[in-house]
Amino acid sequence: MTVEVFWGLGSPYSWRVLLALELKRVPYQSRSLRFPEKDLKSTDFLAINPRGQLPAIRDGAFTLYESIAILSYLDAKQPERPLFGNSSAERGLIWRLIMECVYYLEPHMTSFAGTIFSGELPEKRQEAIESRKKVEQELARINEALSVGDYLSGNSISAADVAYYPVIQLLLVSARRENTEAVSGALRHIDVHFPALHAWCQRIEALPGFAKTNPPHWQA
Ligand SMILES: N[C@@H](CCC(=O)N[C@@H](CS)C(=O)NCC(=O)O)C(=O)O
Repeated sequence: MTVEVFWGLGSPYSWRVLLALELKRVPYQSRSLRFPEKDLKSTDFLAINPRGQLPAIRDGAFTLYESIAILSYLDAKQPERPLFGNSSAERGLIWRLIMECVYYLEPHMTSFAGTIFSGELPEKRQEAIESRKKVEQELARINEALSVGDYLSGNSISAADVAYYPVIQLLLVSARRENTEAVSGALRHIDVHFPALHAWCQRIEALPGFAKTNPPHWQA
């Protein structure tokens, strides 16, 4: 199978799909869309995703959007190197972790990083600090899970890691921006505050295929 992948620079949800494709070694054709040029709102792309959001895939006549749904599709289509576990217990755990990422981390990531990238930090300083505190609570949980295994659901990489990693990277990139010291807290020093999480990031970054997915402008 060769899928077409519609993705955009800086999009953590797109990064999930690129990571999954590399980890599963599924061949793909890259279709990079540009946010400022409004490529996502073109008639052609809206036919693929009426929400006008990235990522999306096209596999023959079939199209799909929503990053986690795409991971699930790819895993079912090519079962080798599974990302959703090998047993019902593993599958349940992986889905629980994904839902925790979506419900308890993503909204605070969006709020924290959104405030920084939009330049609204001076007015929304207190909101950014509140979001960061919620983020830190979630990172503490992940750090604990990673203290007992190499990856979130055990000793092999899964869709849970693929779901969390880009979201965490966007947080770290935003926390490293100039003039964010006052709101970034532990996010500037995850090696000190969340050492197992830091080691997990390095583990993922050393995987074959990872470098192909790493957005160049995020490489610090
Ligand atoms: N829940 C969706 C989120 C997709 C999403 O928010 N994509 C952003 C880029 S990271 C986007 O396309 N934003 C442009 C827009 O909403 O107009 C997923 O996981 O795929």
